[in-house]
Amino acid sequence: MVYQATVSAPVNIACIKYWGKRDTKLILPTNSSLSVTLDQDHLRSTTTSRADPSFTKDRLWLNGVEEEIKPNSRTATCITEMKRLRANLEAKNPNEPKLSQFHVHIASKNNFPTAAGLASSASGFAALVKSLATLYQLPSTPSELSLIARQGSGSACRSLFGGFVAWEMGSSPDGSDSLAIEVASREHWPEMHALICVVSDDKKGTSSTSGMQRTVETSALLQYRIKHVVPERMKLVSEAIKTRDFNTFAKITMQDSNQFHAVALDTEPPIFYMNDVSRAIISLVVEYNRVSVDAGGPIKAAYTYDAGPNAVIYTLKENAKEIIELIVKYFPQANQFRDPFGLFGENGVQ
Ligand code: 2P0
Repeated sequence: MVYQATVSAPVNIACIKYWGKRDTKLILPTNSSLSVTLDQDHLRSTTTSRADPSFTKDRLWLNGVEEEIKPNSRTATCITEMKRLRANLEAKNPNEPKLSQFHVHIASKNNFPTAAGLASSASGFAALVKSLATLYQLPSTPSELSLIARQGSGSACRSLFGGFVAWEMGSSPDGSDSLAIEVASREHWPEMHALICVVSDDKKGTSSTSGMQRTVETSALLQYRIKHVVPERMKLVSEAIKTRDFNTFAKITMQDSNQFHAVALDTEPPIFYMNDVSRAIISLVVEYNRVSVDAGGPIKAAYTYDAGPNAVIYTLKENAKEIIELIVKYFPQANQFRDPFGLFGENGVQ
């Protein structure tokens, strides 16, 4: 009998940013966050888990290279937690094979270059937890699994759902209410698109984990943000998603990206994630929106930046082609872009 499962999980991009932990072991955040999960066809991690009585230890391969699973590491915690859920199921159903007592081999790969500077920990830990849940045939909901994926990497908890997802910070010291919930499904707002502009594929200078901890320890602005800014933004952006109000969604998304980078700058020593090209893309989006609004039209695009220089531009499908043409015009190296929706036909950019 072969006990094996393969699943995929997509990348998510936050419009209300997670930045700061109140508990570094359980990965409990200092504020709630909200993201859009990208379509699984484009950027995803695919993970196979296998349990076998002949295995002598748990082992992990990332993109074909074996990684050591250190005791008490985030990966070890996720595997232990998943085995605990399986053991509970076996206790209730004595006929079930005792998979919780076997070691596992886990192999994960991304369908995007890790060097593209796109966060792979979110899709990676979400896929790891989902593959073990499938292998163990657990009846757990995505929100229940998000409690475990969160302990792999905070943002991973949001990749358990497609569409629009909130990570509620919760208040319990044991983390039992710090989980992901669906705000709206992908089908609710299918016109929403995310354009990913790879500005640099260098490895980032300051990791999110250490950067956000330094921010918690040194930034006064972060304290203001978590108390007085994020709670209201969470409500407004959830409402904007539910009513498909792109104007409000875009305004808050850009404000929150700006504030996240302001908080990084307010850290000691300061952290700079954006570079000159990132800032030039912001100017382009601001100008593009200004021309539309001055003519009585809507806001058409929203930029957002994570812990690196790459831009993500949210837009509605009707404007995607126009924005790509603009980016390619001002940043000619952007000629090599992927066009998964066939907006430009077979010949690429005209
Ligand atoms: C986010 N980021 O909400 C924010 C915006 C980066 C900027 O979540 O320490 O890799 O593993 O919990 O999840 C990056 O943080 O950090 C992140 P850990 P994670 O998407």
